[in-house]
Amino acid sequence: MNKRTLVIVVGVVIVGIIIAIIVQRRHGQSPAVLTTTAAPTADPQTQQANRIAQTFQTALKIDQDLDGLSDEEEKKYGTSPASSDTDQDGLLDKDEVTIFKTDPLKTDTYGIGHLDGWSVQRGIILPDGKINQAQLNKFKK
Ligand SMILES: [Ca+2]
Ligand SMILES: [Ca+2]
Repeated sequence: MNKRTLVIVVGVVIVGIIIAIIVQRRHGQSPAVLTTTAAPTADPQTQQANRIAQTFQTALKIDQDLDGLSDEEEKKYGTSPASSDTDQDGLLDKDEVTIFKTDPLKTDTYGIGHLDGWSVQRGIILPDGKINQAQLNKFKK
């Protein structure tokens, strides 16, 4: 199971739990409770719906682009929370910062002359930002 699938599954589970809580509360409340707790500006169901909408908005903002970096982490790295590959070099933002130690804002971190994604695919850039010099020499022009 890849990370995107896992994020989607977790999201579906969270939505299911929220729906179960809503259904349980609606069936558990008596009409007297509904009338005595009503706020002057909005009825309890509207307030509940607003709270649920806020919860969904918060949940959706955790990792908008599903690249594995939370929106807060994206702020820290200066990457776009709306783009999984901010610099469009073929590597996901998270893979750049956690695996290959490449700059998620530079398309050619080590000045190889190719996109970082191209270099990773050919085994030139290795995990932890190591360079395979033999591979690099193979592809030199
Ligand atoms: Ca993200
Ligand atoms: Ca990238």
